[in-house]
Amino acid sequence: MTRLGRRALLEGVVALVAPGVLGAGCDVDAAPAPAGPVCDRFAGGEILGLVPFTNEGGPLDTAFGAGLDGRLYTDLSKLAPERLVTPNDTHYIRTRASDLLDTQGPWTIAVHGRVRAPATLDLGALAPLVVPDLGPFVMECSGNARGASFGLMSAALWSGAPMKDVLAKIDALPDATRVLVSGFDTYGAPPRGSSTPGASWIFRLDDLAEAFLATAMNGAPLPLDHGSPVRLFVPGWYGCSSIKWVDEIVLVGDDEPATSQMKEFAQRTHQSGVPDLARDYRPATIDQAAMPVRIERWRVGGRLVHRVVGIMWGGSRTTDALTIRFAPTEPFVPVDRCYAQTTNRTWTLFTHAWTPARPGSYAIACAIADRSIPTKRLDAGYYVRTLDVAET
Ligand SMILES: Nc1nc2c(c(=O)[nH]1)N[C@H]1C(S)=C(S)[C@@H](COP(=O)(O)O)O[C@H]1N2
Ligand SMILES: [Mo]
Repeated sequence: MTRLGRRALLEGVVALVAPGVLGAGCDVDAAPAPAGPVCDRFAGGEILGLVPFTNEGGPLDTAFGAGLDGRLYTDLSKLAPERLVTPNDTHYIRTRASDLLDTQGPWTIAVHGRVRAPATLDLGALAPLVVPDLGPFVMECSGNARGASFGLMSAALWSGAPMKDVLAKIDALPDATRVLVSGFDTYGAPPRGSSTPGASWIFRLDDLAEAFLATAMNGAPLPLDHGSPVRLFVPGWYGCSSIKWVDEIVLVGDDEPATSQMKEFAQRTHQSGVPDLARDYRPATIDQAAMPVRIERWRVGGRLVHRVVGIMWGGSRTTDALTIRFAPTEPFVPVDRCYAQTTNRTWTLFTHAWTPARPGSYAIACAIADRSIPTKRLDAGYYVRTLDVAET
């Protein structure tokens, strides 16, 4: 047993082989199974433990640090069909609430710029616009990396006021083509790390079609570290645009300079260079991506078999073209895909049976066998995870 103890396996992992998920008649050597939760090649088998990924970092599921240095990396190895929503206390955090944040007085959002009259939005004005169950959305930090075991990514059930409804309340001038959303981002002490203070992002009006001002997360009031009392959430975009502690909405024009936040994250959001003007930034969208999150060792019918459990996320249309390989010299093969992707809003699990030929080090990579789907980060090898197999 590594990483997860026996208890965690019983509570979480074994749920993957709960009766409803089991299908009949799939054996380990069978051809790739049809999509949908019908096939389980591990029926009747016994789980022996997990194989950890190598060269990755932590700690996981525990918040640490303060302000701009504050982080929580979510332990993705615990994902299972009925555990696809990250609880609030283990949802990833990038930047913890400032010691200077005033949570006592009434919270207001200043609305100004290219508007007929500046205004102030308070939480009372947002309340009637709030949709309680917008659904599950995955969020990923553009700086999500191996050193954090790729744990700067989580999925939650969100409640909030759709930005299109908020913007409809604002009397904008005809030359207001973009929206700057800004959040409280001043800290008592300078950050130790490389993060810089100042959190605002500029969007084209169309970019915000699905965005919302979130006021609750997983049915609970927004936690302080996640932007209480109100934060922006931009589905499908990297987290750096989902401004927390929103206190300003400014209507701007086509000549607006990029913000310090946009410049700080230009490389991580795959811009060409660091453009000076907001209009020269591409949408900070997350391309379709996929990676393993847990490698299980099983004994099935007297044979040792590995089971890869992974997630696919990002992208703007669903695909069933997910493929996997275990060494750069191998061809990509279709994953067994016991759970089909039905949405890009949140992540989707996949599973794959694997019998490594010999003990040794393996590098697991995923790819999408559909050239019409952008997969820039995935194809750059960003999400390749390595492991040492001791016994086959
Ligand atoms: N005010 C403010 N908003 C912010 C940030 C910040 O540092 N300050 N970090 C951004 C980044 S880089 C990410 S990835 C997300 C993380 O949101 P979370 O901590 O709720 O997961 O918040 C974004 N919003
Ligand atoms: Mo981020």
